[in-house]
Parts: sequence; C-alpha cells; structure tokens
Amino acid sequence: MRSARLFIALGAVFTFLFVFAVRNTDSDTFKRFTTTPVEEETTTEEGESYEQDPYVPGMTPELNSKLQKYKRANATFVTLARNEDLEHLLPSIRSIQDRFNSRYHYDWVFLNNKEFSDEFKILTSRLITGEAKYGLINESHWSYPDWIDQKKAAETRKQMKADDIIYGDNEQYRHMCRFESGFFFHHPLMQQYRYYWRVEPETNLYCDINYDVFKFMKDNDKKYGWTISITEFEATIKTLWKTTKDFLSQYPEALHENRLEKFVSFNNLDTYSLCHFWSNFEIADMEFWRGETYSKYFEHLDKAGGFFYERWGDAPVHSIAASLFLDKDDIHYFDDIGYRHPPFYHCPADQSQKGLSCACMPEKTFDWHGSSCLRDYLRAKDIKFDEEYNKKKTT
Ligand SMILES: Nc1nc2c(ncn2[C@@H]2O[C@H](COP(=O)(O)OP(=O)(O)O)[C@@H](O)[C@H]2O)c(=O)[nH]1
Ligand SMILES: [Mg+2]
Repeated sequence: MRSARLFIALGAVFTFLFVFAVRNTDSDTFKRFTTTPVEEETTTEEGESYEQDPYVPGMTPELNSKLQKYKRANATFVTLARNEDLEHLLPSIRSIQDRFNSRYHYDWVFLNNKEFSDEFKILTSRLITGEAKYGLINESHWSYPDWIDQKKAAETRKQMKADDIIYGDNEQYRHMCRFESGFFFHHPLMQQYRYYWRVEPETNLYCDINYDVFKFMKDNDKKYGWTISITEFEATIKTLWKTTKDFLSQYPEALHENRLEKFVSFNNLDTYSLCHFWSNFEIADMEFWRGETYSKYFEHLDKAGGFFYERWGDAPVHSIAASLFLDKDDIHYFDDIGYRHPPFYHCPADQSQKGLSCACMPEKTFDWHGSSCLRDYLRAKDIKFDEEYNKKKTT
C-alpha cells in the first residue's frame, strides 16, 4: 500500500511538472534542464519493484538529484553541422534518443563554423533529454594556417574536380576534415567531457541499445569504438602514408607494441591498406586525441598541408592513429549497434542469440561487401572467422 501511495504521489508531482513544462514551452525554448537518468528499476521499501520511465518532462535538477542513483560516464554526443543540415539531422537525433538516450540522457554538443539559428536550437533541443549545447568554432580551427599556400590549394581543388573525385573541389569539406581530425575535442564545450559519440545528419540506428555504451567504454578501458570500416579513395590521400612514415621515423616510440597494424598495412608498414573506420560514427575517448602522441601526429600532418593540398579525411587520420598508437585491445567493434550512414549500413548478425531485434536485413549488411575492411580488422585482431559464416547465418 505504501508503495502504491508513493507511486501515486510521484505520479501527481510529475503530472504537475509536465503540465507546467508544457504551459511554459515558449519561454522554455532551447534552454533545458540538465537531466540525469534515474535507475531503470526502482525498488520500493517493501521490496516490490516497478518500471519507471526515466524521462520525465519538466524534471527539475532538485527532484532529479533526489531520484538519481545512476551514475553516468563523463560523456556527450557531438554533432558538427550547418543550419541547413537541420532537416536531415532531426531524424538522426530522434533515432539516437529512441534507441538509447531516452534512457540515459547524455548531453549533446552541437558545433558550427557559423552561428546556429534559433530554429536549429529549438528543434534539436526539443528532442534531446540531456542538456543541448551550441558552440561556435574558433576561426583559427576553421581557416587556412599561415604556412598553407592558398593558390596551390585552389589548384588542387580544380584538378580534383576535373578528376571527378568526391568532394574534390569542396573547400569547406577540407576545413571540416581538418577540424574533425585535430580540433573538435579542444572546443571549450567539449572540455568537460572525456567520451563522445559522433552523430551526423542522415544516419540512424536499427536496434535498441540496452546498455550504457559510454560506461562500457570506460569499464572496459576502450578508447576507440566503431561500426563500419571501409577503404579510402586513394586519390584523396596520396601522401598521407608517406607523411605518417616521416612522423614515425621521428617518433618511433609512438608505435604501440600491441598495435592493430595489420588493419592499416599488410606489408610491415610499407604501404597503407586504405582501411579506415568510418568516422561518421565514433564512440571514443578524447584523452587519446588530446594526448601527446596524437597531438604531435596531427601537428605533423597539419604542417605537411595535405588537408588542403590533397583531401585528407578525418577517418583515415583517426584510424591510422588508433591502429598504430593504441593497444589493439583498446579498439572496440560495436557489432551490436545497427547503424546506417548512406549509402551503407551495418546490421548485426545472429540477432536472436544477441537478444537484439533490429529493423534491418542482416544479409544486406556492409560487413562482407568488397569495400568493407571488417575481414582485415578481424585478421589484425587475430579473431578467427569463417568468411562464409555471416552470409549463411543471417537471423
Ligand atoms: N558546420 C559545418 N558542418 C559541416 C560542414 N560540412 C560538413 N559538415 C558536417 O560535417 C559532417 C560530415 O559532413 P557530410 O556532408 O556528412 O560528409 P560525408 O559524410 O563525408 O559525406 C556532418 O556532420 C556535416 O553536417 C560545414 O561547412 N560546416
Ligand atoms: Mg555524413
């Protein structure tokens, strides 16, 4: 009886707060309460348990701190976007919320090289049950460093357009790749966090994620997590590997003794395999990017100018660094996260065994596609696999 009364009393409080929040949506706009998750199951004094919806609209920090028992990891979602990405970004956020964050309420940092519009802030923050934060990127992180010859950079873009290379003549795309390679984790809004999950427009999740992936990273000492791996267009990174080897000759101690080398090179570091983790999805530990080895590596690449004289992507840059400088055990394949970024998706196999029910077709997963690097990853990790296995077992 006491538990029923308690439940009714809490229900009344929440209803009042909900009505209050709805009536105040105009003034609420994009300023949100910081909400933290409550335990999924709450035990009453009499030992009964009941399911409690962890998202309570209008939750106040005071009420929340009373209810809160669950300790989250120090983590945030992060999205780099333009105002015009809004329409394609909203379903991506909604998908993450529905599949994961409506239970955990992690914050979300949005970064842009221009001011976000009020519409962007209002429509995105409305979906997010953590705190939504909006930051402008420092100009020096989105412009040409003084050692870059801008005429030479413009000529490259012209040539790459003539060669029909994807994003070949896109100047902003280059600033984006440089920013994602070397600066997003230094943004003031990111400083307080250690782990991040990168989210892009036009992406979605196929399966519910019933555990806290950030805590998983922390508890298992993982530093880099991915779902799709793919080969790079060689024309965009012609001198990236040579520049990496120059770095390694200066800093041979950067190489980890238990590294994932065979993912990025099949011939003892002679040439690059072109394999990389598709960085539009990343769950990772920013201590790695902020650390001395990666900082020196990025600086070395940045000085070489390939972000502008070629079109180096943040995906090969992150992947080469993770594969060479980390212990291979620090890298985690989130096989259980069904994820799509057009034109490919990863759909987990053996869903019934894994307790998953995903809205995707396992036989259409990118994993075993000719351009996928999953096989190379498994070999580099010394994980035995039957090349035909996932083609046969798709349920
Ligand atoms: N603020 C800002 N974000 C950008 C710009 N260009 C790309 N982005 C973001 O950077 C990420 C990668 O861009 P996207 O167009 O998805 O590239 P793709 O995934 O390689 O095809 C996405 O989150 C975009 O929203 C830009 O000029 N400004
Ligand atoms: Mg994208």
